[in-house]
Amino acid sequence: MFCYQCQETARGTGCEFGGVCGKSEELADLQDLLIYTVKGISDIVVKGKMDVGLLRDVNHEVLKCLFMTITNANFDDDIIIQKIKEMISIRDHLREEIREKALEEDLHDAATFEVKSMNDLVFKASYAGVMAKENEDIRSLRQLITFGIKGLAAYTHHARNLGKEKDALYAFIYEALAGTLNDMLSAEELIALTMKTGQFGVTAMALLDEGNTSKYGNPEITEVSIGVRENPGILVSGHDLTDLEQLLEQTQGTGIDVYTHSEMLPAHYYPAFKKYGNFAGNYGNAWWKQTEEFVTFKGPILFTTNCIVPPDDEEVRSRIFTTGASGYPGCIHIEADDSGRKDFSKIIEMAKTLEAPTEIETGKIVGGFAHEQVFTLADKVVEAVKSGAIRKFFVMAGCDGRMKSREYYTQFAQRLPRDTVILTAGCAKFRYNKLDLGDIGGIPRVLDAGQCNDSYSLALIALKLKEIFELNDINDLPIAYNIAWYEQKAVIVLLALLYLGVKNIHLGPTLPAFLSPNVAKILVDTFGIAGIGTVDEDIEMFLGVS
Ligand code: SF4
Ligand code: SF3
Repeated sequence: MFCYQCQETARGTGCEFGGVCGKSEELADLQDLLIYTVKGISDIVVKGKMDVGLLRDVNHEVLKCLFMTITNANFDDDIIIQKIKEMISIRDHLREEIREKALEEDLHDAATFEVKSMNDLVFKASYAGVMAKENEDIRSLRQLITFGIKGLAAYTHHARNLGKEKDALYAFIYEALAGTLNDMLSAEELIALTMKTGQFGVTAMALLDEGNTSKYGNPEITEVSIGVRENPGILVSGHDLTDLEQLLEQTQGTGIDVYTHSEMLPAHYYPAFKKYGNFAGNYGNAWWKQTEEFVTFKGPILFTTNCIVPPDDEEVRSRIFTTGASGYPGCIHIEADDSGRKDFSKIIEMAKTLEAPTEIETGKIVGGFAHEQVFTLADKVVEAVKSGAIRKFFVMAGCDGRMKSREYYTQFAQRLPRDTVILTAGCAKFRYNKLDLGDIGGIPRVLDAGQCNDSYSLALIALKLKEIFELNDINDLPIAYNIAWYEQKAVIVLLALLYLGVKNIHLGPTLPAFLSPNVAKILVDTFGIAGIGTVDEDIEMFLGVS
């Protein structure tokens, strides 16, 4: 195995003997083979000039496979093996369909390799990985695109669950993945493909935003309880709001409360979920705290997406359920029926037999500052900027993680001067959303737009301010970007921001290991990307500029 797709990769260079995340060598190889097969399908679709509008089921499977390989999404070898077999079968059917248009020898090995036995599969898996390409810059760009596409696929998958799809997104996923197999593409062409990935990242986030807001309303300022009630509860984690909606529907009248964990917190901001009296609040913090927080929660836990921390504790494991792209061996996985309905009765029945959660915190957090809500406050915000009451905004979106170095973000938030406002999205917020940072003339100093995909909202807010202040360049706004990343959704968010023209983004706590020195240099020279330093130096630097 060799995996360096996330920020916590071993020694900051790559996991080779099992992942820091808990991924085994076998699972890493299998996930690589799954991606390789999906790339083979992409090669066929592109070379066969297939109409993606006619590939509905294939498109959906491709999204799911990409999503399954995101960090901490799926740890189940059996599910991945099953998916590889399904995708090879799909691939071979597609190859038959295009026989007239592309010769077998024009296709890449990924589109044609055969596995006749389990041994073949395992052997092939060990050679399908990242290091297959020798030139480190080409490898770096190919991986940057692949990881961006994984994040893009995750958002597209959520949008699709909400009934929103765009053929152009599928067509681009195939184009990009096929591009990562193409030895004829130069570094310059791969850089152009990387930027195009960012462009489609914006499309995917916009589509998901449209899906979420058209179905559940526009997020609004909301106080979310972080304490507990007396009923037994179910904890929902991940990003998929359609799963949450179904669970809320099915728990009505059962005496079971529903709590959010980590990236599900922003669900509370949507008007549609406020009608459920048993939607009790948020329990705990960012994903990596689950090891301790699931113990005290006492009830069943539903993962709708990443981020799963392998549960060592057998008792906790027995309470974990997965759905969608997530999976963990030994945990019950709930599939949707053909109409998309999921039967959560097993979780509800289990909850009835268990104790109510133990309180670990009390009080409230405030969020719901997505684009429409902030636009209604625009006059107030603009006035505060003009009067100097707000000196600068800090976009601190992204992910949280276990590394001690992430304490930087708490300290950064604490030490920012009181005339600054933090714009956040993603689970990075848990580093500072419970601090009492006060407000500026009624505007809270931490404005939470929502999940990591709601970074799109932050971009819309920036574009709106640019329009109001009649500026030509988004970089002339008093906004600094100090973003924390962990997994591949953050990669697509970053590429989307670069596509939108945002410069001088600081990325931490470390720069991605998959950026070769030359590729990192391009990002530095072209976009002013930088890492982080010490809290005090960085605050001084950010406030000194613009
Ligand atoms: Fe290592 Fe991250 Fe890959 Fe897991 S996802 S194996 S921690 S680089
Ligand atoms: Fe967090 Fe996994 Fe990335 Fe969606 S839940 S931001 S890390």
